[in-house]
Amino acid sequence: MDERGPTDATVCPLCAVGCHLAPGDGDRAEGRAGPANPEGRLCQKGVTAFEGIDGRLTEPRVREGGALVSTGWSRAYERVVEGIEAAVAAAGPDAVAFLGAPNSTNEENYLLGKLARTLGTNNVDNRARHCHVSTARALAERFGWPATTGSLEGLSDADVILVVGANPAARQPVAFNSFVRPAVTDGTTLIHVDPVGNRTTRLADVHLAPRPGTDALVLDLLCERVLDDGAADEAFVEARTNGFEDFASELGDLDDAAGVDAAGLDADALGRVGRLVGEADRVAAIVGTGIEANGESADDGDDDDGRDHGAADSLLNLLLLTGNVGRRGSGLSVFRGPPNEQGAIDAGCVPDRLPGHQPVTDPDARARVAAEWGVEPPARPGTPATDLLTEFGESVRAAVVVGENPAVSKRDPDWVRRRLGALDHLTVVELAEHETTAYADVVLPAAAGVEKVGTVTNLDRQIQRLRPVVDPPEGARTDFRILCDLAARLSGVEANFEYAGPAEVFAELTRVAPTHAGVEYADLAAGSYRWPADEAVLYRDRFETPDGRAPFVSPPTRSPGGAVEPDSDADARGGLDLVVGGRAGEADGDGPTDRRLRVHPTDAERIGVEPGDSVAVSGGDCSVETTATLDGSVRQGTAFLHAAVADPLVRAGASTVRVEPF
Ligand SMILES: Nc1nc2c(c(=O)[nH]1)N[C@H]1C(S)=C(S)[C@@H](COP(=O)(O)OP(=O)(O)OC[C@H]3O[C@@H](n4cnc5c(=O)[nH]c(N)nc54)[C@H](O)[C@@H]3O)O[C@H]1N2
Ligand SMILES: Nc1nc2c(c(=O)[nH]1)N[C@H]1C(S)=C(S)[C@@H](COP(=O)(O)OP(=O)(O)OC[C@H]3O[C@@H](n4cnc5c(=O)[nH]c(N)nc54)[C@H](O)[C@@H]3O)O[C@H]1N2
Ligand code: SF4
Ligand SMILES: [Mo]
Repeated sequence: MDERGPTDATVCPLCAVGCHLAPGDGDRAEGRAGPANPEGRLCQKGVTAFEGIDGRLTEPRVREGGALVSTGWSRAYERVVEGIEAAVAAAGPDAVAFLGAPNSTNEENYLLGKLARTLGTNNVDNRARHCHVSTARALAERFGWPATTGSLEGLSDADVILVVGANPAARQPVAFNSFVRPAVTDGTTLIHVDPVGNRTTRLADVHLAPRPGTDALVLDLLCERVLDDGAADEAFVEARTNGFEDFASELGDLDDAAGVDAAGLDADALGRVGRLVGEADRVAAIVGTGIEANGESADDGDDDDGRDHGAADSLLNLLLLTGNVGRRGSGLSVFRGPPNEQGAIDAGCVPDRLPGHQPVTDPDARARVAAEWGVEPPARPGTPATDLLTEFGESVRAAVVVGENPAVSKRDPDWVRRRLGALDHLTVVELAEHETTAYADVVLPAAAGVEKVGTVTNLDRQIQRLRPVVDPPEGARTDFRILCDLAARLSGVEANFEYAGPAEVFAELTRVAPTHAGVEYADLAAGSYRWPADEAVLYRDRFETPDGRAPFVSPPTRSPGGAVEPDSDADARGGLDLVVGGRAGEADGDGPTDRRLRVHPTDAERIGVEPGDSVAVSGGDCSVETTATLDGSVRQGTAFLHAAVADPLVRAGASTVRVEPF
């Protein structure tokens, strides 16, 4: 049990690092030492944690004659209940969708899942898990749990830190500055794999800039180098893994030269990285949203099971091959986004898993839940969030959205708005009105993270207590209370939803979720607790798989003939490979979003673009306008745009773009 951390602080509501903070001068937040910010640091975003929220909702609203009008709680609840009950009556419980809640607590996510499942549907999901969906899937399938395998503080023991498709220096700055930077200062080698340089690159010893979308191939080539150099950890492979022979033989078929060419890399640079990884005793990898992309959008709606993405699988192969799982300073860290993205998944706010990552298809797991709920959850997995939206107005007639803004956070806003508009009933539980509330039949005013109690789980599995360090506006209620109130009013929900508070729900969660077994809410008072069993390092002796071993999977980047998939050079196509960053949100860490096109000076000269020129960037049937800036850290042949600008191009399916000055 980690006892660090004060008791008058709460957890930052703005990202998954989970720094401790308290109200400071004016409306600024002040950092307090906590497990994720041991020096009490905050980032520039964190200090704004207490800034007022524009248009904060203070009373429920219901749609009357086309407009949202203020009303009392009982009338609002009645409308929600009518909406849900009508949908269930017409088409059964699967006609209702529940979307939440990476900004809500573990207990609130648990209650949302319990509400959906005791109503009779597994249609419960949270949007934010999609930013790391293929990594989470690979981890769960092959190691056991969709979570960071080690700890932030363990990074100090790494000899090599390999960051792939992420910019933690800007996106999770306190974790980066508290754990990665000191390690690097102490001699850890930082390798950054990203088609463009960013703030993280500034600290890196090596920047490997492959063509966008080729990460799986690059990582396969690294595995090949490690094998060729005789640097594989044979004892680990023998004792802890399955499928090595097939894996090695398929790697042997990889056409090295073609692969290096397709990835657009320098063979010597790749060889150097292969040696650094192979010779290091401990290698820790960090991934972000860039590894999900592989030239596609991470949010294109087609990647729910992530199976078409091989990069995370290739990275796990590399870690297994070099024996880099199960020891401090090794493993894979998933640098997640919103504050409780991990906890929402842990608590069962996903369509195919019950609390504690147990499959809904597992009869034992359902029985364990039924023993607590008195109602057995349905056995058939629900529909993932993006597909649920497709079903809005079709098989799904009503939806309850808790703390999400799908109208803008989904890839295609126009399409999403049409889908939201097609519902018979939409309830949105929110802090303020936004694009999604415009489609709501009922809007319920919620309390924010800094105003409530409960627990959240950060990006390295640390469960931490929230404390109400500011008062909610009069009229707002916690998601916790709202969900319990609704459950009590809904006919067809027979389970118990009467709780004295989050501590009781947390206790129930620990009885239902094996990952959380034995955690005492009271013990969380001063510090944090990593599930399972306060373990800083997962898989020390065995993987959480049926035989305790982790499988290699075959390199996904090869065509059946054994050659690397052909991919002509961007130059030959007369365009530039599009790289999209900032999918996580509008705001960059250190100021407003940079909306400029970033290109390499050599490309700029070829195209005839000067810094500051207005340019049209076109691809598919789409064109966006911005200004150009030259940046030697951008890979040649590549055009970098922030998601806020690139979204229309991504939607149009453009992976290569033309740049023209105008
Ligand atoms: N300040 C701030 N911090 C945030 C957020 C915010 O909105 N503002 N949002 C939070 C959220 S929700 C999330 S999910 C995280 C996201 O955190 P990150 O994933 O670290 O976010 P990005 O800055 O988009 O970094 C993605 C990187 O992937 C690279 N990339 C793009 N395509 C490829 C590719 O094919 N291969 C490789 N190797 N790299 C590629 C991009 O160039 C970019 O540098 O940030 C969180 N932190
Ligand atoms: N086009 C586009 N799509 C994207 C992204 C993008 O940048 N551009 N980013 C992607 C990424 S990485 C992510 S993580 C997702 C994020 O997608 P969403 O989860 O939809 O993220 P937000 O738009 O931040 O909406 C979160 C909402 O929760 C509310 N909220 C905060 N705290 C609470 C609370 O305690 N209770 C309740 N009830 N509400 C609360 C806030 O007011 C806010 O409206 O979007 C993804 N999709
Ligand atoms: S790094 Fe994340 S948790 Fe820490 S202060 Fe910044 S936004 Fe908050
Ligand atoms: Mo995210």
